[in-house]
Amino acid sequence: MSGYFITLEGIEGVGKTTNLHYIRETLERSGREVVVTREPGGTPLGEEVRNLLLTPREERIADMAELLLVFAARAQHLAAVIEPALARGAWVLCDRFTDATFAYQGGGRQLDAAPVAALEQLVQGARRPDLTILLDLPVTEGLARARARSTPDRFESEKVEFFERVREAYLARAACEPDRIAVIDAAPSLEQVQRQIDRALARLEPGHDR
Ligand code: Z5A
Repeated sequence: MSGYFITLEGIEGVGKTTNLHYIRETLERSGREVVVTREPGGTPLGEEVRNLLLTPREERIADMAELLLVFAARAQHLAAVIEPALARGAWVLCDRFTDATFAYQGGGRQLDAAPVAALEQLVQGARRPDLTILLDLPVTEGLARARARSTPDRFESEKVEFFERVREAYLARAACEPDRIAVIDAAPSLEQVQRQIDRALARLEPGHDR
């Protein structure tokens, strides 16, 4: 039986990485094989693309080039990691996936949704996450958390308005796909956030009415 594909999304600093470890432990305790991975990245080629995308540079990367780089890394990731893991019954837990492309390249960079959707179809076919956990936080709080932790990368150097558009795009997708995308209030304590995550994960239990 194929495993489940779970993705974590949100603007910077919302706690994706922190909660990814929590979800992994929760799933492993119930005896599942869990593959934890991330985008952009997850393969040697994908990690090189991640470096290209995140390292601040003098040359401006054209928005369409950025979009194609994200999907090139994703094609490799699907072929080498995600699809084989799901096929052998493992659960895949991925830090960001295509909702991030709709949010960052679509919302943030203001690219039309049509080429993003066309590439999604081309690269993924019918593959979509079974559950997406969208950690939501006001932009200023997310950026404050992220900036307290490390120096800004190429995305984190963007202005607040960029992240406002990213957040809006995420929330708009969640409103359109409430069965797949669970919006989690990431503002309270980690413990309270994780109780909400438990409820979202319960959606994947057999017999749960989505
Ligand atoms: N990108 C794109 O443009 N298009 C795409 O298609 C894809 C990606 C897939 C890299 O992502 C960049 O790639 C990303 C978009 C772009 N933009 N940026 N930047 P990334 O996921 O690797 O980078 P990130 O979003 O910057 O992740 P992050 O900074 O590591 O944030 P996080 O994982 O969400 O947060 P965290 O490290 O778990 O937590 C941040 C801090 O807050 C940390 O000190 C925690 O201890 C603290 N924290 C967490 N939860 C709480 C609570 N509840 N209370 C208090 N403090 C907390």
